[in-house]
Amino acid sequence: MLTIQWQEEIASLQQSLRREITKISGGSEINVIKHICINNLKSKLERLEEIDKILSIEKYKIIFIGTIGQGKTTAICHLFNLISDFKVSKTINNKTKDVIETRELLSTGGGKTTICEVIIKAADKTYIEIEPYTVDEMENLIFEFCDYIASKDNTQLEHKIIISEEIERAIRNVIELKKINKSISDGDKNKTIRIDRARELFDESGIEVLKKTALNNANLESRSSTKIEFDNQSREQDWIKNTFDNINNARFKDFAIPRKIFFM
Ligand SMILES: Nc1nc2c(ncn2[C@@H]2O[C@H](COP(=O)(O)OP(=O)(O)OP(=O)(O)O)[C@@H](O)[C@H]2O)c(=O)[nH]1
Ligand SMILES: [Mg+2]
Repeated sequence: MLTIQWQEEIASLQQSLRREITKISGGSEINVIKHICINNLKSKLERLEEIDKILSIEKYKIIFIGTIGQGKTTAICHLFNLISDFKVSKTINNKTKDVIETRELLSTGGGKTTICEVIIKAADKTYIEIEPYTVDEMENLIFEFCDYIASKDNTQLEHKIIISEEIERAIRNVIELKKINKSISDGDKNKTIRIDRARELFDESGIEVLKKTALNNANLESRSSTKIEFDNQSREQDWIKNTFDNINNARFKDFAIPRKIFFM
């Protein structure tokens, strides 16, 4: 049988341990110290057996379970070497400097970042593929979002509409009604206020116009692409990081919101 290095190493360690146990047990009477030694060596033998069993399995399914923002994506990226050095701008003491930082290729952030299940597989070519929400499902998501906007301040509602932050972010990108920062003058100074363009439209024109505009902007029929391949036009790691981020946030106009993302 063909043995590999770790099998030989384990067999050799097991042999040494058994030899030592036999040596200690074989002498005159077994005193307390000898007893402790033997037990200790036997527990090492058991651990080696466990290690042998674990290493004999060639493929593992690894599952990362954690609440939002626990670091699942970060751990997966570091485990599978999906990391690279990126030039990033940092402002320290009001001075902006370009620095090189190691970053994950898949999107990480302050929580509620990864929108759906992500399946990573090895392949000859680098590409990202999605299992999309269908046109009908997208339409439902958009209408539900509009109802959610309309019902936000209604405390009388029995069943509050709840939409996850990740899906809300994607829908807002699809329907082009994002929350934006606007600079307004406040006396001598300028101040920045946050404007919700969906809420603004609802307040101005009502739910029917909000739904019609959202659906119009979404242009669902043109969102039929499901696969995008690395084009060799930039550094591969930059392409992966940007493309994954755009897919994860539904920023591409020809892609629907992903239900699953496959990254090869
Ligand atoms: N200090 C520290 N920060 C970490 C560690 N792992 C992850 N983070 C940070 O925690 C934040 C969330 O990490 P993510 O990997 O995006 O978390 P996630 O579990 O994938 O989050 P969701 O996709 O929202 O479910 C990011 O800002 C990471 O940089 C860690 O081991 N130490
Ligand atoms: Mg994540």
